[in-house]
Amino acid sequence: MTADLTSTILASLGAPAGMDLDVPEGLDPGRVSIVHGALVDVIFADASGIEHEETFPTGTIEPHPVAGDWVGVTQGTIAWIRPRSSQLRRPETSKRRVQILAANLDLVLVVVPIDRPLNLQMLESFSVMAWDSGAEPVVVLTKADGADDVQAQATEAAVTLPGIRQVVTSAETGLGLDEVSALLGPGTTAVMLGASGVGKTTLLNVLDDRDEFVRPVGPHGEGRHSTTTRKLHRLASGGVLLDIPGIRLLDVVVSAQGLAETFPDIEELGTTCRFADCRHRGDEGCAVLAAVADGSLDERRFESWRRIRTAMAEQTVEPRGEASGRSRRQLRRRDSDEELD
Ligand SMILES: Nc1nc2c(ncn2[C@@H]2O[C@H](COP(=O)(O)OP(=O)(O)O)[C@@H](O)[C@H]2O)c(=O)[nH]1
Ligand SMILES: [Mg+2]
Ligand SMILES: [Zn+2]
Repeated sequence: MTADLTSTILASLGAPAGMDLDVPEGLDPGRVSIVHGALVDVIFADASGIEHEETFPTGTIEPHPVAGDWVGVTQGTIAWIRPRSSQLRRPETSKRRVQILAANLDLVLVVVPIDRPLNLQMLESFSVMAWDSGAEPVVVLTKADGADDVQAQATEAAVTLPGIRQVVTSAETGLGLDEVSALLGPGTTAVMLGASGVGKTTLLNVLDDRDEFVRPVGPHGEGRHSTTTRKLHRLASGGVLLDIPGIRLLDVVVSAQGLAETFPDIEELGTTCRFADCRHRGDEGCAVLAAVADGSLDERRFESWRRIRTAMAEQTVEPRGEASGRSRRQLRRRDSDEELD
């Protein structure tokens, strides 16, 4: 296969322009669309962008394949997994280990409706999880048509998650949908995080490229798959959106990285505490508690930070490791990229 052909094919599956897949000689390149139990659906595309999907056993390959992985397959097995650029994690029920939900993401859309009071805790928790992944979080406020005061809620969300891109949308009036599309251009892979009923499926339906079709596989055209199993959605805007299981608030992996990115103001204040290892729990000379006391740091915000910080101590998950982030913030904060005790 020529390099040009390979890159055309990969682009249709969400590869950034110029990405070198480096798939080993003799393997067919594809992308995992979803993992169900011990089975892995891999999506392939031919030069004209027509896709097909095949199912493979998970096998013994390490790490376990997840949605979004770039893989090389041969003779019915997944033989190679490309090192991940980012990975979205959540704790397993035991909380001793993490489960990887999706890999190689560029954006994590934190979807929150504003036809009711903002759920700040949800915004913060999903932000922590999004930053932990190494991808960039984007807040998508939905149902603006049902909001009492769009501007006030947008401002509240922006204050809660400072420095994070935000789009106000309504599937009803079309507000903001072009803006979301523009973020999901060719070479972009995204997932959506949000509670049930917030408008994720509605948003996907607006963005999904309805003209595509799935070609049956096999020498006699016997289709092993239909569109109903396909969970790597190619969007009209050129990007792809991966389906992930619904996430509950409790399911959020907490890392020092995600916490610091979500609460940059508290992080910043903490650098001026008298003791470098100040835990902001009543230690002498604590600048964070002083800011709460004089009202310059919102008490709710501090309590939220403390709650998440406590959850982090209970989780004992491994550091994010090799899946390094690519955002400016993460690069800037690289020296604080470690788990707390
Ligand atoms: N008024 C209004 N309703 C919406 C909007 N987006 C979604 N909904 C409705 O909210 C409900 C839940 O949406 P859905 O997309 O299924 O949420 P999901 O559970 O996050 O996938 C449905 O009844 C949608 O029609 C919107 O922008 N405005
Ligand atoms: Mg849904
Ligand atoms: Zn302190």
